[in-house]
Amino acid sequence: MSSTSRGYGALAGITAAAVAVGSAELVAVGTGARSAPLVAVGGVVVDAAPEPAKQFAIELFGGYDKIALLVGTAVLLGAFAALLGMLAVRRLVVGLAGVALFAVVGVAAAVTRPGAGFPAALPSLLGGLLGGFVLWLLVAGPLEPQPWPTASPGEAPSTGDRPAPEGRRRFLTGAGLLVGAAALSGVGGRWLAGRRGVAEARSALTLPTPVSPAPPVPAGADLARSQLAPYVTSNAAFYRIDTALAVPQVDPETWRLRIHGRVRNPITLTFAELLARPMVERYVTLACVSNEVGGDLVGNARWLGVPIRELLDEAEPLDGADQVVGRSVDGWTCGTPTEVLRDGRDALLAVGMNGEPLPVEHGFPVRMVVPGLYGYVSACKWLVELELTSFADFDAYWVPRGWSARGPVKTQSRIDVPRPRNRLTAGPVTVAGVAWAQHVGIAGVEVRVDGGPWQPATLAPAVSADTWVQWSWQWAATAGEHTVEVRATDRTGAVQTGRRRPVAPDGATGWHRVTVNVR
Ligand SMILES: Nc1nc2c(c(=O)[nH]1)N[C@H]1C(S)=C(S)[C@@H](COP(=O)(O)O)O[C@H]1N2
Ligand SMILES: [Mo]
Repeated sequence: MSSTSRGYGALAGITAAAVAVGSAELVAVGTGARSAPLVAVGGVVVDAAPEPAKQFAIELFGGYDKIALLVGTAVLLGAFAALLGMLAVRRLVVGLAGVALFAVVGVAAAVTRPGAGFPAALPSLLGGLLGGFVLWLLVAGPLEPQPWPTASPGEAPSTGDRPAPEGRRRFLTGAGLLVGAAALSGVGGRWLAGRRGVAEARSALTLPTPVSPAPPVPAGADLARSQLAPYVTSNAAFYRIDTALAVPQVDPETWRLRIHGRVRNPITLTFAELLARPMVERYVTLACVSNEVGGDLVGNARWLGVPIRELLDEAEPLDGADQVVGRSVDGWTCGTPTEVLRDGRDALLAVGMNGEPLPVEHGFPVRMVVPGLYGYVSACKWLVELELTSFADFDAYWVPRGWSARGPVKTQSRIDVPRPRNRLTAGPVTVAGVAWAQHVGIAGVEVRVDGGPWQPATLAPAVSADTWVQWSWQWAATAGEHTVEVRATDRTGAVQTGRRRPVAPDGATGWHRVTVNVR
């Protein structure tokens, strides 16, 4: 095969793939964003990826790990499509078989996503059909730049290595128009899907007034220093962690919560029924088990919701039902000890975050929030089910992936100021940060410089033991390079361990340390 016909073939393959993916996006407007082939295949990759790969991706791309995965999938698809196009120039059936194979992969991924029905197959199916048609069009149909330039011995190239100019023009114009149409339908599909999303339902929602409002934030809880995390994290700044490549759009009109499994009285609630129940509002600090020492996967918000305890009391868990599995509309699960949800702490089915309906990416319309447990065992977003079962009988999403079934939060403290690159001059320097031991509470924070004696820091007041607390310490800094370390003590008197342990399987430990230069 000549390099010219390889080039045409590659272009034909990429055009076919673009048309397949672009048209599938448009079809997915009707069948749900998670049925679009890139999102469906990406979702399978996320669920199947070994834990170290996922951790690596989070470290490498941070909050952009999902975009990186989608772009990576698209680039891989493009490369395969180019290859298929080159083969199709030789034998069209080989190319068409390749397209069919991709369609099958897309269909298989889409219909096996949790909660997906038969319609989830449609985007990949129709995309595959159109992609195959376009491949034929460009390689063997009316747009073929005939005759195929060939330099193979034995075949008589009628026009040398290049097709006739009019054939070339027809091919390139056709391919260009098709790619344009594909892009339009892809972007248009995404846009339409966004309009069909739940943003409107969310902004139309008025939250009920809590029967038990959150205690006011005490004066001085927020030291209001730049670089220091504010006491209350805004919704916009709140960290986001989940496995969802397309944020689930759950319509509150059709939302149902099923409380079932090992209970005496199974319950089904509508959103209106949930909102009609007495609501409480509480400040609770949420932390991710993947938070490294000194990391920022932790935030404090004011949550409005219904105490889970009351719903469980009505459902009447049976003996031995020691685990409550929260299930998201996208199939993700977390397992929370039943006893923790019933021990009197403010475990909530939350509908509000900082005075607003939950942001869609934080679980609209309903999520769980449980003080004292890491998010992966308690904070199910887009919640649709609470299933009573036992830890012996069911492993939630992260457990077979190497994480502990139980995930109580570990006492942690963090230095927010100074940062390693701050310019400091000898003299008084304020060292400040946050510390958390949700539901137990922080009793004290200590700081030391260059491994010297631990010095008590000043704790700012906090709303409750369920939130983090800010701390500060005045340092008489001397010139030179210094290492500042922090540790907290919880209200049981336990001192935060200095032993360095990784985030897996149940949360990192160790003291946060910052090295600074004082001039
Ligand atoms: N449906 C769903 N809920 C989920 C997750 C998820 O992947 N899917 N991740 C959990 C994890 S690991 C954490 S730390 C919290 C984070 O909540 P946030 O994104 O609102 O900060 O959500 C939890 N709830
Ligand atoms: Mo997490």
